[in-house]
Amino acid sequence: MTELTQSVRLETEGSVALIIVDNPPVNALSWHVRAGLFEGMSRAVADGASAIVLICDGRTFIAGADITEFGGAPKGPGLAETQAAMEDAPVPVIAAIHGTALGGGLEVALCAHYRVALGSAKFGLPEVNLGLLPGAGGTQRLPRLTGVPKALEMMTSGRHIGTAEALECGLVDEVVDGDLAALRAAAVAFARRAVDEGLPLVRVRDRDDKVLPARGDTKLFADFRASIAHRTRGFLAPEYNVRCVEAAANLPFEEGMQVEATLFREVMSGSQSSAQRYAFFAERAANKVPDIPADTPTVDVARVGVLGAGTMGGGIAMNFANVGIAVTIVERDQESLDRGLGVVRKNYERSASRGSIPAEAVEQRMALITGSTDKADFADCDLVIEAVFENMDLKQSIFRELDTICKPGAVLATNTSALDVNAIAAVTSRPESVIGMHFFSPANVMKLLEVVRGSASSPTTIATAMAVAKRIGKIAALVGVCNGFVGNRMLFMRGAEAERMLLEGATPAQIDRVLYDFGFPMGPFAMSDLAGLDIGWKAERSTGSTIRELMCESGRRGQKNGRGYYTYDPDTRDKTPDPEVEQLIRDFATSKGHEPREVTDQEVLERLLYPMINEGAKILDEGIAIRGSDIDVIWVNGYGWPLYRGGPMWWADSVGLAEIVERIRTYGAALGGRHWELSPLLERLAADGGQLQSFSR
Ligand code: 3H9
Repeated sequence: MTELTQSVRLETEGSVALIIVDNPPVNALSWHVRAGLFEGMSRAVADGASAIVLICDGRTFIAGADITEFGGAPKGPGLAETQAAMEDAPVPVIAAIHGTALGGGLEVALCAHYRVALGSAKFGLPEVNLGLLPGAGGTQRLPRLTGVPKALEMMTSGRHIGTAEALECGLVDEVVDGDLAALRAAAVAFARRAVDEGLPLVRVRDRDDKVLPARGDTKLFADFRASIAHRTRGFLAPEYNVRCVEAAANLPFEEGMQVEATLFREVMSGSQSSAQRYAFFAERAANKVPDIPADTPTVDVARVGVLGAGTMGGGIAMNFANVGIAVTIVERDQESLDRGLGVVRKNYERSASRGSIPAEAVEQRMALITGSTDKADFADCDLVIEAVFENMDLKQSIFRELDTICKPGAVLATNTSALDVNAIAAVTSRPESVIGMHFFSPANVMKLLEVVRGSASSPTTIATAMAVAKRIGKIAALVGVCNGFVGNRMLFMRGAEAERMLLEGATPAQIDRVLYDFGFPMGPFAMSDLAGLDIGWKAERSTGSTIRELMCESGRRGQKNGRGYYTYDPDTRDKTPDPEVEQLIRDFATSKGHEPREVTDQEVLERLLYPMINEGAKILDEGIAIRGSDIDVIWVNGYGWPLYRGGPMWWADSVGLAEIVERIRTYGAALGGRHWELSPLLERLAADGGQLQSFSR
């Protein structure tokens, strides 16, 4: 055995050389890995190896370039020399893959003559998720192996494919059952066979049989672009990936590589990729809580209770059933329970009919969900999540009851989106076991979970909520108690200013368009229409004192009755601005003494987003969010903030805090209102050249 660098060593089995990478946690291609791979190839060939196997220690094959090196000064050798050494080696080179072969890792494997993988392995080019494209020849080699349609789909979605799919599309040559030792043995056996049988040394770059069908086929690319247009709106990287695949189809390999290199440089130096790379690490940082060490004991969650089988409760229950955790769901009467469970079943059936889950999963998952009308059935649950409507008295009375029913040590969670978790915890005899778990609607789809730490929540309760979130595939951020927590508290500020601008002369359509063009999936008024204008509205208490009340009074309920801030086509649900609504707003504004004026798009944008930034800074100052990047994680994953703009804190830093402070002062002086009161932290950071994204108390 020879140590080549700190992370790469060379071993031999008879005449077969093994280059082994060991660079925890994910064997990323750090400079010393690149150096070791190159050295390993040179030595193995010089030593007269009959074949070479590239394999990794630890939990995975190479999971990509080392993202922490991006943006820094170049260090060590590039990857191209190693890739050339692999392709041009005079003896068979076999990549042995387990875990995930991603990005640069897969691009290295594509330079081997053959690929052998464990059945559990996954393959992908996820660079697009980092605002990038596979810049180490992946854009030119993958289509040559899998064909153009598959490569387009993989590269623009970043999806990881399993071995069955990889075998079918030609990405791997042999699949092995068992563990890493079995993979090693099989790869060495494959290498020996390749030598004995004189298998050809296949250089993927030389193949064009799989790309020929797409050569000159402009329609194929036009149709593909149209098919992803909606999903990728605003993002640069998907289009750049498509251009590279187009080059792979139409140009010789070397020319395609030139296209890849030019476009890679462009995306790598652009702001979108830097926002998306930031978001990657922000998500992982959010899962770490400074005063809760990673080894904090957690409650073993085998059965979860959900109170309420409405849209929220049903969606929450699905998250657990999806990962094999048993759920007891309780409703107050059989009819509501049946209705709720019916919706859950329909959701699963729809997923199965779309092919996103296997047909048999519908019954398997439904079998994990037990319905009941008796809260006493929560007695054996390890975690109970209350998902009834937002009313403090109701929630307190429920928690009093849960306190008497649930077993000692069970975690009691409330799904409140704004109420005081401490006041809810205080009615129990075990406030240390109470926590907020704020899911976002639809709860089975939305990635975000705000975990709300009460002042008495114990480390175990917090660690359990964070661990459970990870288990069900959520991105969790831990926040403190205040009205609306992080997400909704900032949203309230945006909403207040949006309403105000209506009075001054902006229209719902203008305000929504500005946010849509910024990259949000929809603006505040389209969102209100979707949620229903009458949430929390009661006819008998309505006094016509806000635009929303007036809308409800005139029978406008939003999308559900086809009339809200917009009118909706009953078949297509397409929305059209409604002159009647604009008149209603103007009349109301006049009655309040407002002269309509032109509000520019720039003003709309600043007045919607700057109060949010200001509030975000106050939230940080109060310690409600742990770090600036947690706020960004919340907004990107729960509120539709465009990923390629990092999040409100990242974006504010990119605009410049001094500029934002100046604008807040100007608007504050002209308009007044609590949300324009400048955050002292924001003021200080602006003066000191500090950043919101990296701020932490
Ligand atoms: C690329 O390859 C460009 C090339 O085309 C061109 C080159 C010229 N680098 O996610 P986890 C860290 S772009 C550095 O919690 P999991 C991560 O921060 C890259 N660090 O684990 C975390 O650190 P910590 C293309 C990385 O088991 C720890 O590893 N590749 C990298 O849930 C564990 O991560 C990708 O985009 C990295 N590449 O999931 C793959 N990856 O513990 C990105 C991870 O200190 N990675 N870390 O917080 C992933 O998708 C997941 O990490 C993976 C494991 C599926 C591998």
